[in-house]
Amino acid sequence: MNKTWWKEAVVYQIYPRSFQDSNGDGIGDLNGIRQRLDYLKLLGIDVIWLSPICKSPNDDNGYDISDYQDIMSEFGTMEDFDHLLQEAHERGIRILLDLVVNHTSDEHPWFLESRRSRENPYRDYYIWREGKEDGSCPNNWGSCFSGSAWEYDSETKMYYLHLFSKKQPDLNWENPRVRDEVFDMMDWWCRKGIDGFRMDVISMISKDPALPDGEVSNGLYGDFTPYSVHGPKVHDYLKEMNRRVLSKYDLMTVGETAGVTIEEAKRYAGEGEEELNMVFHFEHVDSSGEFGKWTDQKTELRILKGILSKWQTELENSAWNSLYWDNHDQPRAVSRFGDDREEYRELSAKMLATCLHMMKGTPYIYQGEELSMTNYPFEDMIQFKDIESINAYKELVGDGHVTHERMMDYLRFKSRDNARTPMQWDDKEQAGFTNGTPWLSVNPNYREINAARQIDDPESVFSYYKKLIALRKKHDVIVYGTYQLILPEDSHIFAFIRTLEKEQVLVLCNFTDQEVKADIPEAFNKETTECFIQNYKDRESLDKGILRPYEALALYWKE
Ligand code: TEU
Ligand code: CA
Repeated sequence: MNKTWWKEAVVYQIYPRSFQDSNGDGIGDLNGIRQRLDYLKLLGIDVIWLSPICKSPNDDNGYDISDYQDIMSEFGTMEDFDHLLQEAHERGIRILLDLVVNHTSDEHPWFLESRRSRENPYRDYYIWREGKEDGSCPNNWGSCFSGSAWEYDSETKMYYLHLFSKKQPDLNWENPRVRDEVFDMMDWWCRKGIDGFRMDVISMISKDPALPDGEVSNGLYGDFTPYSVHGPKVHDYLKEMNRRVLSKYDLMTVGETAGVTIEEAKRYAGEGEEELNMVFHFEHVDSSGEFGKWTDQKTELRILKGILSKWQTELENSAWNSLYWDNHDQPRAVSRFGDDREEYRELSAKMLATCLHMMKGTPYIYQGEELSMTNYPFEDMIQFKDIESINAYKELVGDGHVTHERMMDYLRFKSRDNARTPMQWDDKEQAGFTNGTPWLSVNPNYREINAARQIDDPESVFSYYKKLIALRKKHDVIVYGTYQLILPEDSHIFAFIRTLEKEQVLVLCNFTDQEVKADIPEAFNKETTECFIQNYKDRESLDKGILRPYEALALYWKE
């Protein structure tokens, strides 16, 4: 068992724009994060993943970078960053940066040069193509943010590729100069003392040079994923990145690999592959409808536990899992996988936390998840700021594919803005996030759901997360034990066992608001169990062979 700090760590994701404003402009910033480091220390997390903090016009809230070696003006200065890094390290907290190198902003100097002329030395930093004979786009690919993945540039009469917004032109990783620039920039940040990277859509950096048309599924655009996800040279590029940068430092690296399969994950994150430490897969969050991600349907439990169990068992002894319910791109966990009705919100949030944190892998907590923050009650399109949501509404409702009412249901359930409302610190004006006007409205339930109300309450969701994090530090069986799903056919209970030599943990989670029978295999009905954690005050239920609504327990014993 090769013990490793990033396998034993719990990561906390901060979306800086919405975490803490320190200067009253309504936008979160680095000094605001520094003010909250003691909160994170109290929670017990080990690593912070900062969503992008570099200079950006914020077309996609920082995932469109115009200077990789300077801090976004709204977030502060490089001196503020150095101060934050130093104070985090003083508390034993490491910091990962969000590496966004599949694309830059169209305001990056490289792109400003590249678009000036076909002969410009920066031309091949990006992916330019002539249109088809009839002048239409080079192929039928659709952007993740609606519309075509190509934008025509009248200056040089060619199209450039953008798998995301037209202000996010894709970098051409085939060009060794692009790789040199990226690796030099990464090395510069590592020499400043950062502790690793979360790598944005890193599975997309290698494209099939033929850029062929994709299959058209919903009558809108062709699917680019077969030709631009896990492309022909993606592993060559990551091995080169590891050799030239990552291997020189004690880093944690996690790849955001949309569309990744188990087999591909073993290549990106396999022990000995010399690429990354782990990857995020999206199988459990990629619920979809007729038009991509847009649905308001929850995932049925047997499907959900089948997916998560597959990743637990099939990466065993070959790669390391990342564990998450939500992030800045996903709806709030308790609204999507739990039950945010007031009577069940805290119970189901603790149940979800038990389920995730007792699995094998590195757990990620998204800001506010530890408070059971919920989706936002959106009523009008004017309330949205997320380019993905706004563009999807324009395309799907504007072109008559989906009714306004239906699209509002989809957005209320899955818009990324659900996760981006300001962190709820207390019950004061704007939830203590800002003393100005927040860039995105604070959830009206902030008076009931906020940190001040929870940090000293031993029964709060915050205190429950603290216990789970402390348990992980205390017991190797939680970090390194093997995983075995039990009751696979049960459509209410997600139950599994972790085993490490003579130690075992039985985890039972009722994902419903029903009281259900719990057929626990005789072998595990042992009297000598110690209850690691439970979200009810007692475990009488087990004596009756039932689980109460959203009941969760983790029972431990040692042979
Ligand atoms: O997201 C990549 C990605 O796959 C998105 O399409 C995401 O899955 C989708 O938005 C979910 O609805 C990364 C970042 O996490 C995201 O915030 C950025 O917008 C995107 O890349 C472009 O940088
Ligand atoms: Ca601010």
